Amino acid sequence: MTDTLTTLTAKDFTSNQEPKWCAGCGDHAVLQQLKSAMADLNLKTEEVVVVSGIGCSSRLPYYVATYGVHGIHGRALPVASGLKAARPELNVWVATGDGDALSIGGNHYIHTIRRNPDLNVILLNNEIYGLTKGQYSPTSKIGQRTVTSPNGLIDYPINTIALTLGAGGTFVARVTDRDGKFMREIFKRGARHRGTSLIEIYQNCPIFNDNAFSAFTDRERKADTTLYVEHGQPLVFGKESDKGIRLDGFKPVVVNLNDASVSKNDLWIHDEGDFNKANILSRFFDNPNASEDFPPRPFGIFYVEDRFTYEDALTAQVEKAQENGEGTLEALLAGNSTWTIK
Ligand SMILES: Cc1ncc(C[n+]2csc(CCOP(=O)(O)OP(=O)(O)O)c2C)c(N)n1
Ligand code: SF4
Repeated sequence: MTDTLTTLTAKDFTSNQEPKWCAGCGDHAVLQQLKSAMADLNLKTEEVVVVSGIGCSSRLPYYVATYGVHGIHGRALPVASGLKAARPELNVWVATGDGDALSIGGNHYIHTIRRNPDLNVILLNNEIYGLTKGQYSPTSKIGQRTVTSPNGLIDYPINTIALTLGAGGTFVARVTDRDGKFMREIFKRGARHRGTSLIEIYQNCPIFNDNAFSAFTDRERKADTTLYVEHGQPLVFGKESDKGIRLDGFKPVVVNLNDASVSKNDLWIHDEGDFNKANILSRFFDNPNASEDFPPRPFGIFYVEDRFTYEDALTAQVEKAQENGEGTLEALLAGNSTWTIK
């Protein structure tokens, strides 16, 4: 995988299948940026596999001119992990939804994250089940009325970033479907990371959950409700870039940079390698519909850690075992503690 000058474009990664997503669905933008990122990375189509589960978002592999697996609901990650273990040289991506990854696939999710296979996971979170027509998902908001929560949802939502950090994630990022170029850059960073890259994408489903993320995407509000984090840079936000975040011990405090007593030097500097601070950032998660006054929602790369991958450890174990020579399946199954009763 190189990132030298390339003549590839998104077109080289466009399959002959017409996307079946609704007009205005955020999935279209994600697909476009994914193909562009793959072109920028100069990937070879024959070395890339996109694995998915079931859902609208999980239709993505059809539309990329690489190998693909449209899997079983909730099982995209085990399929991708198996593939990576057997063929570590392949470049494996996973497209999954909030239902697919965090509901039926929730158990697989935490165990994949802690094992850290080198997968690039794109989690398209639209806070709803799209394909099955609008049931609530594990990321839906408290109070949300859906066909399965007619009186308003009472399940507390999963905070994907906090869950992923808690499960031992080694690359944890969030973007929205509206931030095309930004998304493309994060895809590339994720692809270069050795280990599981989790990129949560806030994806609008205009049919069953329109405007779920409008608090963070509306042109009028965005500057005050979002915080774009960049390694080595102070946490600044607001229309005039006049608000910042300072740490008072472990407590984040929003400060006004126009205030004479506040200096930019006092602000929290983002450090992608700081696990504790990433956890604090992940908790900037207040429901924007519950009050006007909430901390800005962070976007960008929360945390990166260099840790051994599952397939590297597995390959090393297999090679070590092979030093003792070839065995047979019968001998393996019999082991040292089998006997014959006469
Ligand atoms: C074992 C199994 N259970 C349930 C379903 C029905 N089903 C298909 S997709 C889906 C949820 C899709 O939601 P999500 O993963 O968020 O994807 P989206 O359609 O919103 O992109 C469900 C419940 C199924 N296909 N298989
Ligand atoms: S139902 Fe929603 S998520 Fe599914 S294709 Fe249509 S807009 Fe996209």
